Amino acid sequence: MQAANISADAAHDRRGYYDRIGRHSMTPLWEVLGALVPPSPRSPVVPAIWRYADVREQVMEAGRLITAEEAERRVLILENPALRGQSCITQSLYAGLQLIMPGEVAPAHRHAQSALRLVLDGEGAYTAVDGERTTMRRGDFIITPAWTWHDHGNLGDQPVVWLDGLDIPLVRFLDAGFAEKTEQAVQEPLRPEGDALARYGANMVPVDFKQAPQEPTRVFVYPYERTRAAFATIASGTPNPHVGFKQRFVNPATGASPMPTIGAFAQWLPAGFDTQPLRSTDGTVCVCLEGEGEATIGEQTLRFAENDVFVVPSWHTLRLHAGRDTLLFSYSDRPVQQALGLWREQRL
Ligand code: GTQ
Repeated sequence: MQAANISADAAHDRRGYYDRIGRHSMTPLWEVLGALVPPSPRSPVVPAIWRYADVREQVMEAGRLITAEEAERRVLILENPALRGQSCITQSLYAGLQLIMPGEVAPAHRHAQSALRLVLDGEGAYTAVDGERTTMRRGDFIITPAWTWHDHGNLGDQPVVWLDGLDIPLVRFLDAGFAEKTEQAVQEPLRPEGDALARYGANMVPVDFKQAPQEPTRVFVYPYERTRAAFATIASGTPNPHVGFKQRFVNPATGASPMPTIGAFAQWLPAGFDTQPLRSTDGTVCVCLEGEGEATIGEQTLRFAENDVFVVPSWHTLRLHAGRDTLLFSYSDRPVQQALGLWREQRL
């Protein structure tokens, strides 16, 4: 931010000075202060949409080019158009479309990064988390918390596609990433399917169970069936003007976010509903699970339909219009911002 009216001599002196201090890896704050400490967030992230109808064929094509085994994870990364090459959809979050073909296995591994899956297309796949499998059904929200072993397999006869959401950019930023693999590609089931949900997700926990607030939930699947059923009842009430009917997924034992770094939400908008403008500091990835509509993000309007993924950058005003009864899933880094006292929201 060069002062507008300094003399040519003064400007010359300053440039020489900047060169000299530059040799000691120093630079003047006053040239960059406005950008470093902006009056409000100026995200480099841009609004964007991936329409499933447009990209499905290309996802399927990956199934003919590489096996899940060779790829380890056969995923097309959804890169924010303003951040190409950085493997991120917002500054802190990653998104990708993962494909698993009939009979394939994505071998077990674990890592410091937390992951969520949102099942979009096809039937017959499972994800195993620390020795328990869950059958992936469309709309199911499944988590693999940091450092849990996870593998995916497809026992059915259809290709299965889901959205992966991870905190990869956040962990990269913190230089805190670890990962490991095992000899054993497929985890031996240690407990029957549904065990964690029955023990921890049926309004009860084991009598001696205690959990530190920041630990991830033991419930690792939030079945779509239950989410749908909840909205079938909730939606008979009065919608909130800014969000319609919006629920936050929780660790049922603590009320905290299912995982410490990624918050997840489900939102029901009745046909014809228009939300009032809202903005928040958590850049958000949204997925349309049912219905269709329009998202106006700042000045830009994006039409969305089932299985489309769109991104709302930090502090961009969002208005939603539902063309039909619409269910949106979304995820963001809100729990991180809240833990650090940074999160802000404005309902306009
Ligand atoms: O399924 O474990 O999209 O480790 C990126 C990294 C998926 C996974 C991704 C991963 C995974």
